[in-house]
Amino acid sequence: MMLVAFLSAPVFASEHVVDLTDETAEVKEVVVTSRGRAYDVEEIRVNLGDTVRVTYINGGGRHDWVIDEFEGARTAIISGGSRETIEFVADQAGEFEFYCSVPGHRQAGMFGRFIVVE
Ligand SMILES: [Cu+2]
Repeated sequence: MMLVAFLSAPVFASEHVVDLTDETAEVKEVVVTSRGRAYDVEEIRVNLGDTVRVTYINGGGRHDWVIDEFEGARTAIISGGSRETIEFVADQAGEFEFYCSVPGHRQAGMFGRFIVVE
């Protein structure tokens, strides 16, 4: 019973916020790693209009990294030990969710916030 409760609760490797809103680089870069069914980044913050480059490093299992609301904000489902880099434009402001689209993983806690500041 306790084991089931533990496994089904969202578990983040850290309460890690990546705030890129003060960065002046032309492309805002962030690396997200997963361990089990959790990303090590809980929140990413960028500015409206930013080009965002995400490198997703899969620490094990089959996972992806997806935001539904932005074109191109989706990796393939990759296997453990591999990585993929994607790039997209944060062309709408607000709070969104990045998540793993493998069935059951988002519900198991494999998600985080993606915040676009106007
Ligand atoms: Cu997953």
